[in-house]
Amino acid sequence: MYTQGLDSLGKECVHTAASDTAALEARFQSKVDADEKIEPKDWMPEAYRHTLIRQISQHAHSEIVGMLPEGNWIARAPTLRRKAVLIAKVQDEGGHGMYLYSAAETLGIEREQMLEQLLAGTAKYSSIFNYPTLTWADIGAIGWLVDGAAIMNQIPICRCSYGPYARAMVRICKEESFHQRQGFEIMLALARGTPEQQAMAQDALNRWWWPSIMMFGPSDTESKHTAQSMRWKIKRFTNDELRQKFIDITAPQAEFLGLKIPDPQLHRDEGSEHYRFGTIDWSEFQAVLQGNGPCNRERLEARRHAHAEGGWVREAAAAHAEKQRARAAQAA
Ligand code: FAQ
Repeated sequence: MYTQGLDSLGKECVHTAASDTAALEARFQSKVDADEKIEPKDWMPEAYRHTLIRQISQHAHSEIVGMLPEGNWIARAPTLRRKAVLIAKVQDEGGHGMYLYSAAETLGIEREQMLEQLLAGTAKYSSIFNYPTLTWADIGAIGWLVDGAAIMNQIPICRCSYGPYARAMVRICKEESFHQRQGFEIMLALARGTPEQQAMAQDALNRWWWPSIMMFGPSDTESKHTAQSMRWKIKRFTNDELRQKFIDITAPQAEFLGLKIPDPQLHRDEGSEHYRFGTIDWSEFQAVLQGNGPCNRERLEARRHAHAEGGWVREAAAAHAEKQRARAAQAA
């Protein structure tokens, strides 16, 4: 499946005059319109390549930085079973980052370059991971809300126009859906627990609700990339459409848990079947994007420290690869 369509435009492109970019673009767009996948060796507009590198690398960084808030609770999970599940989940997120860095590499960027951008603080990652995990209920809220929002955003990416990204998302979404359920199950246990546990669950919902709905990005009127990304079928729905779908699904779940979403204006609009919600504080979102969220500095510091500590592993892996290469050359 991976090689389907490889070179289908690439070879042709070699013989096509550079001045004929418009024809190549038209051919590229008709392929996208026909829901055919674009593969790494196919001709693609530079802006398409650039948009994908931007989005996939930001997505990969989000998975890697996203390990930190939950990692904070591995040593403090309340039971052995909860600890084992949390370790597995955090490890899954690391794996998602690796698939995504690999998908981005097919576009001609090196993994080291992407990591440098993250560590230098010049690359974005999801705003949500700049909030602290203060209690065990936060681990439930992250699974339920953050993974829930991630799935809502990522299921459509399984159908995105770029083959390697679309295929990477299939497995990621299966794992995210399991993560969402484990988070909801933590919330359910707390919501059915003692008054103190119920209060802890409500407090976590109070703190994670608004940042979770900000994960979908700026409103459509402010989103600079959505229109073009929809034409290229990198995005299949707009930020506001996905946010609305998430709220429509999540509000009844909160009711089931007996928890109150911290939005006095939230109500079901009987006419449209959608939940209407209050105004999002976009100044908070912008502050987090500019590096001034509650944990931005802490998160980058943790990644820089981990990268420095892992230096010997990278050196050992490179030395091993070199040894293997030398042995193979000798045997040939
Ligand atoms: N945080 O024009 P748009 C997860 C930036 S993975 C930070 O709307 P676009 C798994 C945006 O990059 C979560 N920055 O942009 C997990 C752009 O900046 P630029 C990550 C944001 O790309 C769970 C600017 O604002 N998921 O949770 C955010 O069309 C639990 C203008 O915005 C993905 O990355 C934000 N929330 O739409 C892990 C999914 N929103 O580059 C651990 C793939 C927007 O111009 C534990 N990405 N920005 O400087 C996407 O679907 C899209 O990139 C959007 C943004 C929807 C995030």
